Amino acid sequence: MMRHLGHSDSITVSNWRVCPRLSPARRPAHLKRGRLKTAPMETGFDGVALYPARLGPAEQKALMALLREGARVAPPYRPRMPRTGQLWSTMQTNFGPLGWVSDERGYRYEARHPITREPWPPIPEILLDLWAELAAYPAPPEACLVNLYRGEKAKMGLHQDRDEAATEAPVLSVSLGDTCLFRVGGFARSDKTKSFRLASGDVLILGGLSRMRFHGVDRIVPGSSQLVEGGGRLNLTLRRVTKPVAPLAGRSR
Ligand code: MD3
Ligand code: FE
Repeated sequence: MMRHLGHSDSITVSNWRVCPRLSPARRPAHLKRGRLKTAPMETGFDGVALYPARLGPAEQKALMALLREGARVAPPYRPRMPRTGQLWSTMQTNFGPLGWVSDERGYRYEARHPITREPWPPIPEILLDLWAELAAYPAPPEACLVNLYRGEKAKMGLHQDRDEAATEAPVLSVSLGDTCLFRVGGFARSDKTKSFRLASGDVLILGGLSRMRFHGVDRIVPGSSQLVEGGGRLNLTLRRVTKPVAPLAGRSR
């Protein structure tokens, strides 16, 4: 049976701190099932859980193959900044019913690729399974943004993710390829920040209030992985965009 978790549950789950002496009774449900390969690492931020190497080499390669396939329908492109039209240092594409786009008109979610006008390809099942296992959210993700970092200049400035109506849903991030130096701050741009490395196969969940923290990617570490042909880093972020429609009372499935 699918357990429907509420918002407060998801905060409890993502607040869970690594503690070997935690009694089995207090362990969150998804850990009791014993399906996790690694325990989340303490990040010092409530609601931010890092699962180092959550995806093994075989899963990473399988995901890369699916991404290459998806890129035939939805080729990565260099987005433009709102107003100025300045090109980003990263390339992007999306999977799922909705995709995040940026151009002179602003940031928004759209159902189609801005150049080909084709619908985005479906989110790979591996990623939907990861979300079901780790997100503690009662509805599936609608968007999977793919960020491609290549070269010394590829970075993402400090920003907040605020284009989603479902702010109570966590963001799930999967890193593939080269390691990056990633930064998480507070709720104002000038708040102090803490840096982490995200390596290939790492999964990061941002939930609770931390969903609204400033964050960014300072740079990648060239040559740190052989996964991406020609080098570089891929980051996939799964997001719920719209608030799910409340389940009807008494409905059994
Ligand atoms: C921390 N991407 O696409 S993912 C983005 O590595 C984005 O490409 C980065 O930021 C990347 O918007 C970081 C991890 C992430 C996502 C959302 C967060 C970290 C976050 C929200 C709050 C705090
Ligand atoms: Fe972001």
